[in-house]
Amino acid sequence: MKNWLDKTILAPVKRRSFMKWSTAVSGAAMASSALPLKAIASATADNNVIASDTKTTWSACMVNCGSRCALQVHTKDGVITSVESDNRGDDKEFGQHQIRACLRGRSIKGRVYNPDRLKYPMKRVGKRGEGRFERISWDEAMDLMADKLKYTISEYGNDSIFFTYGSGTQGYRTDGQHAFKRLVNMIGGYLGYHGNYSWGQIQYALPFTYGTKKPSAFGSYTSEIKNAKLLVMFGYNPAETRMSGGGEIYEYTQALRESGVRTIIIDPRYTDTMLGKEDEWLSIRPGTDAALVEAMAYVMITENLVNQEFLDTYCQGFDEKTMPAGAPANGHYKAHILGQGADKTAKTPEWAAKITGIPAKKIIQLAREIGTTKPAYIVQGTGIQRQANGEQTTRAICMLPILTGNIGLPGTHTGDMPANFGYPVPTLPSGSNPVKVQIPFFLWTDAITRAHEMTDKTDGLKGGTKLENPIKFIISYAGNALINQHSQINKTKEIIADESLAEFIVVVDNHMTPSARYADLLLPDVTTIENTEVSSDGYASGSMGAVVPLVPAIKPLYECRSAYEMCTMLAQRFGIEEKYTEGRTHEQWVEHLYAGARAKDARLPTLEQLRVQGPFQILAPETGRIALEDFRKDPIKHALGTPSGKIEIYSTKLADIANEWTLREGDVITPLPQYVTTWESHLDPKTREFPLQLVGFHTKGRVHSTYHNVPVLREAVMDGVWINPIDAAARDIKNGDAVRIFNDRGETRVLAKVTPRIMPGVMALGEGAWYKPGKNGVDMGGAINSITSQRPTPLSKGNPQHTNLVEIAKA
Ligand SMILES: Nc1nc2c(c(=O)[nH]1)N[C@H]1C(S)=C(S)[C@@H](COP(=O)(O)OP(=O)(O)OC[C@H]3O[C@@H](n4cnc5c(=O)[nH]c(N)nc54)[C@H](O)[C@@H]3O)O[C@H]1N2
Ligand SMILES: Nc1nc2c(c(=O)[nH]1)N[C@H]1C(S)=C(S)[C@@H](COP(=O)(O)OP(=O)(O)OC[C@H]3O[C@@H](n4cnc5c(=O)[nH]c(N)nc54)[C@H](O)[C@@H]3O)O[C@H]1N2
Ligand code: SF4
Ligand SMILES: [Mo]
Repeated sequence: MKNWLDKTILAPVKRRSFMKWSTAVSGAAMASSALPLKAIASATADNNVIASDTKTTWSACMVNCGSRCALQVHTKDGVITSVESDNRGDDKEFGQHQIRACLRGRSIKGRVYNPDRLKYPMKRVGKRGEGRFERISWDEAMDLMADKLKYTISEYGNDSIFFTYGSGTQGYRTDGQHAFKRLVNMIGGYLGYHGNYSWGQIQYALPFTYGTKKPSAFGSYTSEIKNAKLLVMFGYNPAETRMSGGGEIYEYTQALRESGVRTIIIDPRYTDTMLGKEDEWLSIRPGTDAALVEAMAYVMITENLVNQEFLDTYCQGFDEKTMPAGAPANGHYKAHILGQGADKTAKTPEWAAKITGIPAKKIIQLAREIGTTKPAYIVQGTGIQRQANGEQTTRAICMLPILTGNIGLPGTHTGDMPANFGYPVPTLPSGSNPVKVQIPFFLWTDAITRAHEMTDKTDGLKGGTKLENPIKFIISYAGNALINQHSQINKTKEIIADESLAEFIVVVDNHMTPSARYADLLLPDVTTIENTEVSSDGYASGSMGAVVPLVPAIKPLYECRSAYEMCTMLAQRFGIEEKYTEGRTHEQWVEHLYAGARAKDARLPTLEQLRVQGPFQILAPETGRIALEDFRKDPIKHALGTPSGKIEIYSTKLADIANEWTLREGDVITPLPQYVTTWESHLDPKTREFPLQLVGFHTKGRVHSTYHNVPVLREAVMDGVWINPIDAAARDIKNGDAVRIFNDRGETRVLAKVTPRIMPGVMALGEGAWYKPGKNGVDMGGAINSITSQRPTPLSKGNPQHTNLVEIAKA
């Protein structure tokens, strides 16, 4: 017994001795580390009673990587022995191909049996953030939470309750966020947010260009690439960010194989998506893509390569002819590009070369190629918009397909991120939120400290013009944004450590994360491997959707409970248990909702069949795969949701916003998509002190901060800051050296990865490493948010987390 326990459960622990681990997570885990063996033994002994020798169950990796890979969990006597990917069929037929998991999903056992695992409800005992907790019972925990909620509602109001962003269990349909929001809606609601850390700037900005009508993602599927003659990708990196065998990278590589399309990738980093498969890599200075686009527009206009008929018929504001009434003279795009606009600057290739770092000759060549090759599929990732001028860049990139008329036809796209088909799996109804006002997702720390100043016209509130109350009660469910994933950790820490501001913080997680340390109440959730669900395919599954079953492979470890169970216990304390549950257990909700789905779609197997067969796959309909196809065919009948019904190169709504809003000094909003020099760009005077630009990226070593604490992944993917040999030599930094990266907001320690795969003057660091406070606010964990800024972008008030000036030195 002890032998296999050692192997199966304690293996991960060996890498970090118990002693080290308990000092690392301090008193919180100390309380539990005193009895880990006993606890594990009792949890597993319990499992032994119900388990019958060996079995295999379907589950899924539910983190936020955009995919939802199927997993097969093998257990023996109620303990996971190994985890396999989807390996059904011969994997030949598209649409029935395996939804293969990446290195992370396959190592999920390391997250289930992890020494950081939260075992019992715990209550804070030391100062907030110190990480000292004591074990309490579920009854005590639920009484405490219900009392604090009641107090908050009566003292301040429901609009002072806030859920931080949390995407750790994206795939849940009947549990997780849905369970919590259903409950809080029933007791009067909470302060919501609009947008998200992923593509807040795209989502906010592109409707000004393309309108808000469906399809709301103005994209073509990547499968359309097979019909294109040219593929141009701005910071789109599916090989690292869409790694699932059932997602974008699979579809993308299939399309490349079928067409051999010429591929140009624009990114400061030489990414894994390239690795010899690209025809051309253009390394660009971060935040300057809009300047590149403008110079290409200059070449296209002066060399007659624009599609004038398309611009006249489908667009507003390319030239004088299609400008709206009341717009300023020479306010159109052509004038702006040719130097006849307000800034009197011609956007020549020489002008852009200085800004972007791409030679003028190359810009001319690229413009001619894009101007003459049809169809061209032009696409962006979301890293380009996680920049201080993100809204401008995302709209600017769309100008390339617009200028060349590469829209609405086979082999084209709109310049947005690609579209994906999602099979609509039903969700637990969460009701509607009685609190209507919403803050931008990125400004929650501001809503704690300066709520009374925030309005629709200064801070992007929606659904109301001002905030009545500051945030007083925070629920962080499956999120690490309370510390790790939000910008400027040193500032966030100071705000949330102050108990007079946010008075109560609840964290619901599987692990003792950097955010969990700031909880007043810690609630241990089951992992997805311990839970039941019928999930969907995720939001990056290409043109194939799926219905994915999760069957509990093991019984909940320790005292972990699901969010639905927690909310049922809370509902009892508000006297609304019957209303909340409608008489159903969690499993009964899964069955009930699935039965409803089957009644509507006869293709679905029975729940029993689904749970045995694994994911049920469905291809997107043949029509609707090309963005704006109907608009291209008939721009009157299928007018867009913009004020003019056309593609608005010149946006009248943005012209109004630019007039009406109060902006911070240096912020600019313009009706045309144009390059704007921002704070902490390569031209900022701050470069004298902090000369290097630092961008983050989403690393294959984890999904944000999830999976960071799985040792095998830390070995597989080195967490180093990418630095060009020229910049490294100037600082006597060698590959593998320990370095400190710093600016006026903080400092983080990490290893150096010296590589020509990053352009000179720029560094890149994978986001999501766990913040590990050392002395004087220095982070020893390589967490990029020690460096990033809370200053929001001008329009969406979103996260410019890739805009950072820094210096680096040997540690
Ligand atoms: N392995 C893994 N996959 C993930 C995630 C993860 O954490 N890990 N997270 C998932 C989530 S939630 C999201 S939102 C997506 C994010 O997916 P993306 O936003 O596409 O990912 P990023 O890595 O931030 O940025 C993509 C690329 O943009 C480049 N870039 C940065 N700034 C600029 C710029 O100014 N111009 C240009 N041209 N390129 C620039 C970066 O070098 C990077 O290679 O990934 C998803 N997939
Ligand atoms: N500097 C910088 N910061 C960034 C980004 C960047 O590019 N650069 N990217 C941003 C983006 S695009 C995103 S989407 C956000 C992501 O930010 P988050 O949504 O905070 O994502 P994670 O860091 O993965 O945190 C998920 C949490 O859920 C927990 N979890 C996992 N499974 C379960 C479960 O079953 N139950 C419960 N209760 N908890 C669970 C994990 O332990 C983890 O603590 O980060 C943003 N932050
Ligand atoms: S991290 Fe994403 S690609 Fe990897 S197994 Fe999980 S869902 Fe699949
Ligand atoms: Mo994201």
